[in-house]
Amino acid sequence: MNAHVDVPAAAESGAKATDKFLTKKFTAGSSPERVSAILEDTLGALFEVIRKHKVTYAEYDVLKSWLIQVGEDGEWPLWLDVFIEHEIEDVNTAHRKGSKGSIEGPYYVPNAPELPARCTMPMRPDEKGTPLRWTGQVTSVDGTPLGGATVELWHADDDGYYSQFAEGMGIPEWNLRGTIVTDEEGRFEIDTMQPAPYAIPTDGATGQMCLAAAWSPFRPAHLHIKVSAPGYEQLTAQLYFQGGEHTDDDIAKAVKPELILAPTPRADGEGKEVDYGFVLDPA
Ligand code: MBD
Ligand code: FE
Repeated sequence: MNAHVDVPAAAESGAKATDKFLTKKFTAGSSPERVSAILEDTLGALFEVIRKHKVTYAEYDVLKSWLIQVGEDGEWPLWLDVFIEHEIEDVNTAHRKGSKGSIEGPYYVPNAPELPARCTMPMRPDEKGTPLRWTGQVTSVDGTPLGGATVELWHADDDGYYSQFAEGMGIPEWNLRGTIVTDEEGRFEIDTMQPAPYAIPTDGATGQMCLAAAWSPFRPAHLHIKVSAPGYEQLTAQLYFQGGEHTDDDIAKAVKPELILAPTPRADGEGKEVDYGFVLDPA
């Protein structure tokens, strides 16, 4: 158990991400030839590392026990999304002419409550943090406004915790999660609370690996989005904050310059505001 009541245990958030992931349908159906080619190259790359660094038997044992521990902590979705997903994302969106995307990460939950184009995100009456009013428009690459598009938005709270992945913290189920439907001009106006940077829990195998390598376990503060419209490629992205901590040393290497917001103080003094929209590629 964790010594501090205000820190959710890694085994809880990690295992929850594993449970959520396993509800997904698996559809790759890759041919034996393709599976063989990918495996051969993966093992070949690993053999190069072993030779280059003359990896010892003692280190091989550490690797084995650590791999077992990642599974026992339920942290494979966390580990893979932090260290691998950015390359998968980049390769699979390289053809796009519209908005840049970024990784989904382990804390997406489908079917968040639907909200109108002008809305306030579900949040606690005393939700901490700096209020953020985010306006934007969803269009296609040819400039057509996409009315009725959905912007799924999910993000951490001012303490860096995600609803449904921080057991025992008393966070309501759909806190800071919603599915916003754009108006007929493809526009939206969302009131939310700026999130805090996220730290990988240090009591699980992923955090232990960071500690062993003396790597910072932080991700910069970010908003997660998935934008969908019939006939268009779904856009998964994250938005960051200019001048925020860790935008230059994201452990998940998921920051792109196009994804950095620069909110300004609101005229009414009620927090900040920013305008940022999305351009979708036809499917
Ligand atoms: C996160 O919040 C996240 O977005 C990713 C990619 C990995 C770990 C935590
Ligand atoms: Fe995240």
